[in-house]
Amino acid sequence: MKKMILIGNSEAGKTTLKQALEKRPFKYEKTQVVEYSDFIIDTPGEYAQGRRLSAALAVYSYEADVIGITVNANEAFSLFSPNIASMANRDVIGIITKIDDDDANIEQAKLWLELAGCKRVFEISAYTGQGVKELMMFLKKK
Ligand SMILES: Nc1nc2c(ncn2[C@@H]2O[C@H](COP(=O)(O)OP(=O)(O)OP(=O)(O)O)[C@@H](O)[C@H]2O)c(=O)[nH]1
Ligand SMILES: [Mg+2]
Repeated sequence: MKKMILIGNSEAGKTTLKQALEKRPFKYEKTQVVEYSDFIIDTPGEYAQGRRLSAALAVYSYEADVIGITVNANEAFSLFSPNIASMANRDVIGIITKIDDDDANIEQAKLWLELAGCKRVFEISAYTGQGVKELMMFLKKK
């Protein structure tokens, strides 16, 4: 099983996705610190949003096999600049969250993640379960 670090803005749905992947009931828990579980490293959105803390994410990513950067489908902007994936020495995948949202613009989020350099982009709704299985299969594959 690959270990994945989840990086993205606050409220993107990272922790909820983690709960969906772990088949646990949804419970809102604001991520306050970097949290480790079996195969997920969950990070607070503020780490990705601030210049100083984002540097720490590079160090945490060394403990993962794959980096999952998240953009919620109803977001008006992306934190991830073009080709930012080349900064990492791990595979970087894109995860579009909240695709069930009424204001979802999946194509826009996909474009941002592809421009960021993601090898693969997963489209996911933790609420409906869409795409969760595909991501799980990717993580399980050696
Ligand atoms: N519509 C919709 N809402 C979701 C989905 N996943 C999460 N949310 C909601 O989005 C809000 C934020 O979810 P979190 O999982 O806590 O977000 P986070 O990225 O972990 O946020 P931080 O811990 O602050 O970094 C919560 O109110 C969730 O219920 C989804 O698939 N669809
Ligand atoms: Mg969280």
